[in-house]
Amino acid sequence: MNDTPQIPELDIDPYAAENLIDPYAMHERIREAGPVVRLTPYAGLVACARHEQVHAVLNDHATFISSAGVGLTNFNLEPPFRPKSLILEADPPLHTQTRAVLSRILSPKAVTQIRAAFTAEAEALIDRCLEKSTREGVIDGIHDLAQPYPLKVFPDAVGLGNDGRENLLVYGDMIFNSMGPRNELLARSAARVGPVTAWIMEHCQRANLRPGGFGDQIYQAADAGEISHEQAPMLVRSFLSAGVDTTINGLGNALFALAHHPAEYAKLHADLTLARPAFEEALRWESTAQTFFRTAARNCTIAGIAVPENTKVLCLLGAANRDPRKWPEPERYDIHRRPSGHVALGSGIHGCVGQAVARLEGEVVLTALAKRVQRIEVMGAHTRRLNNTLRALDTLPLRFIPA
Ligand code: OVV
Repeated sequence: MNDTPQIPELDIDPYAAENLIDPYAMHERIREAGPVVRLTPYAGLVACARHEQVHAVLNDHATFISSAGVGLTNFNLEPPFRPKSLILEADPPLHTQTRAVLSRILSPKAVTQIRAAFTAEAEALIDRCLEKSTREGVIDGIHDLAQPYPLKVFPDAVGLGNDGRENLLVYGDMIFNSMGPRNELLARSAARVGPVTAWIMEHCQRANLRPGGFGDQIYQAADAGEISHEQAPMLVRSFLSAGVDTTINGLGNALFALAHHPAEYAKLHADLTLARPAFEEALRWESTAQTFFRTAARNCTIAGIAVPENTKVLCLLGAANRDPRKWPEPERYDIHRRPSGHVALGSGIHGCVGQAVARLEGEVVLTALAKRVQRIEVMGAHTRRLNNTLRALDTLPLRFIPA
């Protein structure tokens, strides 16, 4: 008698270049094999690709913990490559305290105070893109738009100076590569880690942060005794880790979606109130953060299948966001879909704390775009920047036809 369901095993490496370039065939294989599977190249982990299980794992933070790391590396067995994040790689009660501070600084109310500046910058940048597109016949959707926008508005809001901001790109690439295996991508990132980390940590210091900005507000919370003064620079580090590369690729992917779906773009152009839903649907359709891990804190089950203590659980967010069990016609980019329940920003207590700012950026950029640009033409093949966690474009040649 054996009433324990067997766990399927697949010979799939989610970090192989072909799967990073086009993950969707792999997602389908994993989803259809079962609610939880093993992957031959990575003994000791299980993977979930269906929406139901990904959502369940993310919403049971007591069983599926973050303090052993949210990448492939199990911090119970191997040391982290940098001191652990006090919010991302923490469980309650530490997580509860630090999250309260960041959550207030990035709240919807705080977002109303940055909206005007974020809107003005979006409009100015779209004007520059239109001008360049008209003059040169082609622009790069990534280097001319998706990258410069967050790199300007977010560090401005945090209160960083203007010099050296390109370090944020290198750092983001490294952090998100570090959540995967020790492959070639990580090795190339890690080669640059020393000077970039020093720059980042220096810019987490209060003296280098404009009074009143998001960074300084963390120190104000330390002054008020909500967190310690030792924790403050580490929480600024979270802003500098998670605040730029994520939104760059969220915007880049949204631009890609709209450029490749002219009928959807026409609807947006005709009705600017669709900017926010169009960005949200892009998050579902092409999830910026493709994967996060949890670690089983005890022997437990997922969908009735035994998962031993200390097992790494790979949550394929991008696969859950195209699970046909959850979404009708999941492959369709449909700006009239209201994709509530997507897990591109996570779910549960660790759900993206910066999501109000991320959505603001998406909304104001797509609004400014749709207001001024009648049509987007794809001017050639895009290229990808491969990363172990992020779905990232390197180039996206476009032409903007003015309204
Ligand atoms: C969501 C996220 C990604 C990367 C880094 C961090 C958070 C952090 O807290 O450092």
